[in-house]
Amino acid sequence: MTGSSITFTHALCRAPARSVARGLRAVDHGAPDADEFAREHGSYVAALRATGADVTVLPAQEDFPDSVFIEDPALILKEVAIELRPGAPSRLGEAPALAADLALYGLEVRHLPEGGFVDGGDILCSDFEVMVGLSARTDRAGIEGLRPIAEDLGHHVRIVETPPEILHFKTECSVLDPDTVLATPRLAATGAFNGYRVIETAEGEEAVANAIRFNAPVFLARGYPRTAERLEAAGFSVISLPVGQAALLDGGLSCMSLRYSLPN
Ligand code: CIR
Repeated sequence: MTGSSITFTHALCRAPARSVARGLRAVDHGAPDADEFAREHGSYVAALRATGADVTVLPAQEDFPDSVFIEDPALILKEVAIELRPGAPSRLGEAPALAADLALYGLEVRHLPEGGFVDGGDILCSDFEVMVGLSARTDRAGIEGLRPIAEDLGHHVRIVETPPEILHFKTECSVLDPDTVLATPRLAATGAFNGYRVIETAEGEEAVANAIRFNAPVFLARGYPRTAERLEAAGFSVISLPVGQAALLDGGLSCMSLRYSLPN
């Protein structure tokens, strides 16, 4: 099945900095190990490349411990990159630095107007709409700043709620195909996915919801076998990847790439 929300010619990643050990986390389960993070990141990049996509890894930014989570400071719709404004003060500077790189990679760059905040982790793009979750990082002013830019590019924007205990809307959901999302039961219960087919994560496996469908495979965090079985039973091809270091910083699979398509 093809669809603009699941098929991609390109991805941009950013190498984890040594400073990743100081990245933000809601609960401290220990600092990530920079070498192990780099190994896991290497497997992630290799897995994206194995789908046939052109994957660029930008250099690490030591000044920004969370900059490996490249999804948060920008959104790419069609061939246009939108510089967002991350809601965490320590991450604000990631956006202009990334915008400069995005221009170098052939993308037109537009900018979120002043006055609001949006993290890319709160944005779920299906083939039909752009869902943006209100969260501790993304506010209404930010979404209203994003709306005209997305609409100008032909995308309908829908505001959804992120339950307060969840960092980002997409922490607990992913698009699996143009009609189907993977979501935790608590996020599905908000009604955000009414009209979509929802596959729920297995009990105790909520942390696997931040997955990515990237071309043929669905990439899942390793260690969540019952949800993987559910997806396989529904006909998806599942590849599990180690992301334990990113998880120590509340990050997951979607956070570590910006996925997009360019015409050939
Ligand atoms: C943060 O708190 O911003 C990072 N430690 C984790 C960001 C995860 N990004 C994402 O879910 N898109």
